[in-house]
Amino acid sequence: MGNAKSGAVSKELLQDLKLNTKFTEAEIAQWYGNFQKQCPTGRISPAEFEAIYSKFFPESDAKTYAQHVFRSFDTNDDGTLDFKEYIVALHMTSSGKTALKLEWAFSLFDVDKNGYITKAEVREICQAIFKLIPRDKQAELPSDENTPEKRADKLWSFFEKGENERIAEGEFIKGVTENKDALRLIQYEPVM
Ligand SMILES: [Ca+2]
Ligand SMILES: [Ca+2]
Repeated sequence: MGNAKSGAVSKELLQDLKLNTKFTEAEIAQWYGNFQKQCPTGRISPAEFEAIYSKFFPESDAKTYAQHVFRSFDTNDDGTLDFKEYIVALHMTSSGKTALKLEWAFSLFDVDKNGYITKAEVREICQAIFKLIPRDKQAELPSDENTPEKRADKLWSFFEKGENERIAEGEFIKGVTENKDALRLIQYEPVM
């Protein structure tokens, strides 16, 4: 038992994570070490999560977006992210597989977690995404995308739904897969 580093993750959790993510045992053990260092309580609070996001978006307001991302990762709804939720989050967002990322994008837009996206939810997430865009970049946006409302209207129109209809997960994934503009509008990635 000379190596205490890998003894930290329980066998059960390790098996579960190996089965449900692309990560190897060694990688999970390493992530666990990092996680414990940064987060001695074993849980990430919404405020800690917002602080991490703010570092990635120094020129804009990432708070609202971070809150939505946090909600989408907090699968057991207990208001904190544990190691398992953290690893699954890493797995989904860093995956090369578009389908997995789009599944996650759906959960981001499904604010009330009822399995459908409404126009109000699209508006809410478009607001949060818009705040991620630095002000000088906002000014350069095309005229039909330069407010959160316009972006929500444009995105919604791609799904060919009435104002009071809703989008199921399959429809959402199909829609953004088939339409480059829709795929672009559901995210904002800063140019690093
Ligand atoms: Ca949780
Ligand atoms: Ca919903």
